[in-house]
Amino acid sequence: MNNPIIGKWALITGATSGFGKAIADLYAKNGCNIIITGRRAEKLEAAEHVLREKYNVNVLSYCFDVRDLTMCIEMANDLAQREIVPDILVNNAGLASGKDKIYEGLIGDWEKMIDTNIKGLLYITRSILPAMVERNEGHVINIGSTAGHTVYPDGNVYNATKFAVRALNEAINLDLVGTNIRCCSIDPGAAETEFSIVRFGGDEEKAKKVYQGYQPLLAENIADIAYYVATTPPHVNITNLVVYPTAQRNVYVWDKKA
Ligand code: NDP
Ligand code: 8X3
Repeated sequence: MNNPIIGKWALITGATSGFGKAIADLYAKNGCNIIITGRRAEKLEAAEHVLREKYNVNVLSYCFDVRDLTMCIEMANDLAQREIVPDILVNNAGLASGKDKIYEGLIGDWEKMIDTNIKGLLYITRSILPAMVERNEGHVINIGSTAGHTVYPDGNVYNATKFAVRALNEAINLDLVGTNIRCCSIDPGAAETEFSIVRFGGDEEKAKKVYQGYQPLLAENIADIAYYVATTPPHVNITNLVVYPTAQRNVYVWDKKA
């Protein structure tokens, strides 16, 4: 095995399902030590066990909500005590909650999305990035969305959070000029994960319909991209990578068979 992430440490938030889980798996498969986070303890423990057994890499897991600043700082402090500075930070934890007209949307849904997708990403970045800057080495990969490029009906607050992620990704890049640290946002279109099940409050039938009549992206496709981004030579900084399923050309133009 010979690749640039072998023996490095990658911190991936939201690795109990979907993109985060697939990225952790592919990075570990390529010899990278892994730090995973998420709120669902059982899934996190299972993922930790599988990664360690399957790939024989070091794995740490931290079960917490990224909306909790104290827990983000505690994780960073624990890593510092272990003398671990993540080489790669994948800011992936996020969600959509609801899909409603803005005059009917639930305030609780809005707060969940804003607090997780924007503030959670900021809390984690603020907790981890200083050590990377001090070492003058690292790679931040933010998971944005095509929802951060074009607003769609009833997407309102979710769109706004992903526009914010795009702005923050750009801001992080600018503020890191003069360092060796790179920063990229990967912005996917429709991908079949637990995303829509979460968005529709556990309604699996409704979620399934989002992906009917075409081949959506899969979590593994995003993992391949996250691996590619992380393994480019140090002088190459991919700052934004947009990916749609072939059947979806933008938010409005689709080739759906059913
Ligand atoms: P999943 O629902 O499958 O995964 C989301 C992950 O985020 C889970 O591991 C979940 O873990 C974690 N998470 C959510 N909220 C929190 C929180 N408050 N604290 C800690 N962890 C949290 O969806 P995806 O894999 O699809 O989503 C990953 C990212 O990709 C999100 O940022 C999403 O917005 C983005 N995205 C998704 C697309 C899609 O079509 N699927 C397209 C474009 C972007 P747990 O529940 O255990 O806490
Ligand atoms: C998820 C993709 O198009 O459902 O970010 O908003 S979309």
